[in-house]
Amino acid sequence: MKKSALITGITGQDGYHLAKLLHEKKYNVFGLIRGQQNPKKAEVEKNLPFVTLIEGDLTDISSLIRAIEIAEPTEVYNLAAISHVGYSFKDPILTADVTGKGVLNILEAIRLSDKENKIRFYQASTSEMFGGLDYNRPGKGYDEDALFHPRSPYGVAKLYGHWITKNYRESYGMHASCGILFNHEGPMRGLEFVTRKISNAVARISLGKQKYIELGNLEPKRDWGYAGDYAEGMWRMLQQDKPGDYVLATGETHSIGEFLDLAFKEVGISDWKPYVKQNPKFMRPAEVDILLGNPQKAEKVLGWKREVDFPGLVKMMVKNDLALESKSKD
Ligand code: NDP
Ligand code: GDR
Repeated sequence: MKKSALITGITGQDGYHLAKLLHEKKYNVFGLIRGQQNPKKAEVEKNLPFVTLIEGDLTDISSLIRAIEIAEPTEVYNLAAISHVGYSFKDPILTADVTGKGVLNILEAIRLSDKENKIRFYQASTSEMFGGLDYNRPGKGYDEDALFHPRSPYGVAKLYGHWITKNYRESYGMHASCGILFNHEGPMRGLEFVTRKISNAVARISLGKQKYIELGNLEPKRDWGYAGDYAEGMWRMLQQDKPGDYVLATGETHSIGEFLDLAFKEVGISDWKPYVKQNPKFMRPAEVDILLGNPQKAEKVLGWKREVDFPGLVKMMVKNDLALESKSKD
C-alpha cells in the first residue's frame, strides 16, 4: 500500500525539504496550510506541485481532525510552529498556543481519529530546549540525555511539545518520536533568520544594491547544518520499529562572526566590519550563547550523517542569493 504523509508547516523551510524527500520515496504528500489567502500558497503550489494542500490551523483541533480524515496518513510530521525565537518574546502567548498547545491538539486529533493506533508521529523538537547555559561538557555536546534549560518563550513551548509527545507515547503506545534538531539552514531558510539574512545581504552588497547589514549579537555560536540532510533524519526516525528521541546535529559549533567571514569571502570581501552595524533591536532579552550537538545516537541507530559541512553550507546559501538577487530588480 502506498504510504501517505501529512506535513504541518508545509510553507516553511523544512516542509519544503521533507515534502520533496517523501515525494521521491513515492508517498502521497498532504500539507496543512493555514489561513484564508495564505501569501505563501502560490509559492508552495509552484515548488511542490505534487502536494495536496489542506486548510487548517494548529490551534483549531477540528481542522486537524478533518485534515487527518482527508489525508488518511500513515505518518504525520508536525513541523508547524511560531519558530522565530526573537519573535516569541514579543508574542509569548501566541507562541505557547501554537508551538506548545498546538502539539497537544494534533496528538489528540490523531488519538481520536486513529482507532487502530497506526499513525506514526514526528514532533519537531529543538536544541533551543537546552538553552546553552548548562553547556558543561565542552567538546561532547548536548545529547538526548542532557539537561533542558530553555531561554525563550519559544524554547519553553517546545519543551511542552516534547514532553507531551513522550507522554502520548508512554500513555497510549503511540509511535511518536521527537527529533531534537540543531539549527539547519539553506536556500529555503526564511529571511528573518540570521544565516539567510546574512547570505542575502552579502549578495545584495556585492551587487551594489545594499550598503550594510544590521545585526544583533554577533557572539553566539550555533551548530549549523544543511536542512536537506535533516529531512532525511526525520524520515528515518519514523521508519524505526520503535519510537524514540534523536539529536540531529553536525557536532561542530561556529559563531556568527565565522559565518560572516566565510559569506563575505565568497564575494571577495576579506574584511566585513565596514559592512556590519549592530542594532539593539535584534538582540533578545535572554540569549542562547552556545549550542553544540552530539548526533552519535542518530548516526548509530538511524545510520544518519550530515553530508554538507559548514563552509559548504555558507557557500551554497551565498551562491543561491547571488543568483536570485542578480535576476531581481529591487
Ligand atoms: P518555518 O518558520 O520556516 O516554518 C514554520 C511553519 O509553521 C510555517 O509553514 C508556518 O505557516 C507554520 N505555522 C505557524 N503557525 C501555524 C499555525 N497556527 N497553524 C498551522 N501552521 C502554522 O520553520 P522551519 O521549517 O525552519 O522549522 C520547522 C519546525 O522545526 C518548526 O517547528 C521549528 O520550530 C522546528 N525547528 C527548526 C529548526 C531549524 O533550524 N530550522 C531547528 C529545530 C527545530 P505560515 O506560512 O502560515 O506562517
Ligand atoms: P535561532 O536562529 O534563534 O538559533 O533559532 P536565528 O537565526 O534567529 O538566531 C541565531 C543567533 O543569531 C543571533 N542574531 C540574530 N538573529 C536574527 N534572527 N536576526 C539578527 O539580526 C541577528 N543578529 C544576531 C541571535 O540572537 C541568535 O543567537 C533557530 C530557529 O529555526 C528555531 O526555530 C530553531 O528551533 C533553532 O534555530 C534551533
